[in-house]
Amino acid sequence: MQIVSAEVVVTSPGRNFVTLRVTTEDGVTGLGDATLNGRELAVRSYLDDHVVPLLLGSDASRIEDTWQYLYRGAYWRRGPVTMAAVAAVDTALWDIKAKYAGMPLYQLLGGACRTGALAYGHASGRDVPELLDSVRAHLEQGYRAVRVQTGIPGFDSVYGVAASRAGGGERYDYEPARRAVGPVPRPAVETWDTRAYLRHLPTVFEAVRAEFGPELPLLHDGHHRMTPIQAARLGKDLEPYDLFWLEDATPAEDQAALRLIRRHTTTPLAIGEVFNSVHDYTTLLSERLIDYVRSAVTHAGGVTAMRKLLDLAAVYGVRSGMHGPTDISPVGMAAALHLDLAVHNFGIQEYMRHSARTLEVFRTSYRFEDGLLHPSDTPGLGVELDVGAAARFPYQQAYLPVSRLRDGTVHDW
Ligand code: KDG
Ligand code: MG
Repeated sequence: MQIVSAEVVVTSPGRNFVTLRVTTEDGVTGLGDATLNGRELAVRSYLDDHVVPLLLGSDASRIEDTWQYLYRGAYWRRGPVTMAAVAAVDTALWDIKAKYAGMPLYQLLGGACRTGALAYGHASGRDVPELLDSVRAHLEQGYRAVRVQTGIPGFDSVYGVAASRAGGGERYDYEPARRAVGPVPRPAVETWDTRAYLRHLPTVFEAVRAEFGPELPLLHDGHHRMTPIQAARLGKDLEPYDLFWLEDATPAEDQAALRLIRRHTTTPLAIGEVFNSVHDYTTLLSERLIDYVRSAVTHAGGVTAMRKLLDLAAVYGVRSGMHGPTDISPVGMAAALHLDLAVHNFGIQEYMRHSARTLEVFRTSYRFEDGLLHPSDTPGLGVELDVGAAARFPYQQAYLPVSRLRDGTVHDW
């Protein structure tokens, strides 16, 4: 199973993606997602300049050893760029191994624990009536769980709320990265006021529960914007609406902040989409400060590392809730789905559909039926990359927005 080639494909079919394609001497190929939203080219360089030369001639079957070689061998550990690159190699090697075995990856991970993975979609609206329409549309599409985000009176744009389609009433799915334009391209700036948000949000959940009743699982993403005491208050205020989770209430790197939130509220907590290592979770798990881990295969070191993280979480009764916005490519999504099926402590899977253009480049076989996702029984991950189609969509610089308070102070995004 010698590796004879490995190339990094950067393509922008609607948004940017970084994909590693590894090929063995037998012509078997494996794919890995290394997309890091807004910093894509740093990962491309890490892979092209420092990782691909090490892969050529090595044995694709040695997945754990390759992971340790790239992680420990580099000396410089962790960090989003490094771990996205390691993730891409690891995922590609699992794809190859499963193709050699003639099995879908979830079989190599121990086989299915469930018939499908419960998915949640992103409902949003600039105001409550628009949000209610969006929740309704998600239910019509088959979702059985929805994330709820709305605009705040007095603000032009708010995290998680889809922009209008120019000239029409239809809504885009939320896509935070924006193409950089102008002579000196800069990220967009959004204005933020936590007090206005804290006042408004409980009224939004009141309206959603009044319209859709008590059963529907509802989620919300605070996007790291609160202090611990503000988050504690929000968790308490939302208790009557029985959230599935409150995500990223405070800046994620401050693990100890969750102690204070936990002392005050029984609203379940999820965190970790910006984490890239099991070491980011040790306090959170061992002190049982969270209920769901949000890491993605793409950003946390691949299938190997994600499996270990979820096994540790299981010891503390914490479940998975893997990150799945559109910046997780179809390759990263498929890898998540195989794990979702195979681990016992699955919780929920975030699922934003990719655009038709993205799916021209990435040929997927996973299915969304009746609110559940299934990775399919195609050997490997079940995703193929059309390199010719990818070449038609060259990279375009895009940034995530930056958040500032009303007085101009940079705030967490
Ligand atoms: O790249 C950043 C986005 O993926 C992130 O803002 C989306 O918070 C997010 C989520 O929960 O999907
Ligand atoms: Mg989030």
